[in-house]
Amino acid sequence: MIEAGDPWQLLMFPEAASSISSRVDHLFWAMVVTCGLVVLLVFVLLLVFSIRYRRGSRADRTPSARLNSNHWLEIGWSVPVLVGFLVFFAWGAVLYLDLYDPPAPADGNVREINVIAKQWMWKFQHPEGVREINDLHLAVGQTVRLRMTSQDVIHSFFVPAFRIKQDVLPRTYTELQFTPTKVGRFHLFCAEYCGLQHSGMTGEVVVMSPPALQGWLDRQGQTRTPEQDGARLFRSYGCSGCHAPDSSVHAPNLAGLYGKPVPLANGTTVRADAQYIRDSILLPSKQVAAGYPAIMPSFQGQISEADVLKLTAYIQSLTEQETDPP
Ligand code: HEC
Ligand SMILES: [Cu+2]
Repeated sequence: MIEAGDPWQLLMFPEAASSISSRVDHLFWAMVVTCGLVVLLVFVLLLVFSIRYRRGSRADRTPSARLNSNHWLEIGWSVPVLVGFLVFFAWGAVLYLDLYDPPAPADGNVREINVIAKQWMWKFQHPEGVREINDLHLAVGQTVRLRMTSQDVIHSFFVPAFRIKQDVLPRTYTELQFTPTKVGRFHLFCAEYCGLQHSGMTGEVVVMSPPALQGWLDRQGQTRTPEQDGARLFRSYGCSGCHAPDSSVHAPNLAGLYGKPVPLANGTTVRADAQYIRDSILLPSKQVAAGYPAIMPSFQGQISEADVLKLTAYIQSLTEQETDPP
């Protein structure tokens, strides 16, 4: 959303509408200005020297022994320049980590949204269960975390006004965390060529005030949350036959599993994140939990990405005490 009279518009720069946008812009402009000054210096010297040492000028051309092998001069100009440019490395690294390995927000309140990309659309599911395609409604000031995967090829989630971009990969979850800071409608693009209608794989992020978002969610009608759907699927796919606490099969109890370290049969340990749960369902032989027989069947080709996300939401919602599916 670019307003008339916005100075960025003249520069064809997207508006800054997330908590990281202006930080990215500051780094960008600092680099442009610094590199611009270097270019200016080089061109001024080029001009001065080509006038001073033009053919036929009387400038002194005898080689200077004092300048020719002066190590301190060499070190004195190259080390500060190196350090100066390494500042950009450090600055960029801090920003990168804040974007791609973000700390939890101070109030611990993150809205988790599931994203499935496919040729050629974006499918979103809100924690309340509301689904939308290509449009994503969010609340201003509310931190969001997207858990993203692709049903087919590689896509890339790109919202220029938020200065965020992340590849969306098949068989793998990628995440993005950000906080919108302005109410408005912002372009969403796929930034990875993904087939014939790639250029049409666009949408809009609609940022509203928190009460407006609540109203919008309410108007979408009754829905089941991903956890509720997941609980239902957990029974219909037969997971509960083995994983229910009263089952006669020796299978791990999944309550409290999420986020915990899991010792594996091969002696290593992994953290039970969404990727681990996805792989446990679709590629059970990849990582077998220690102390259990590798009898879990693969559900590859039987459970869609959307259902895997719901099962994961359900397993994520299970706490240590609450073991029975509701
Ligand atoms: C035939 C019995 C059986 C069925 C059906 C089954 N599982 Fe499993 N599952 C196991 C066993 C045994 C293990 C432990 C060995 C392993 O990791 O493969 C396991 C491991 C897991 C793990 C990793 C647990 C841990 O503690 O590391 C998850 C997550 C999981 N199953 C989820 C599911 C889901 C979701 C379904 C339904 C789609 C399902 N399972 C269906 C037997 C089963
Ligand atoms: Cu795409």
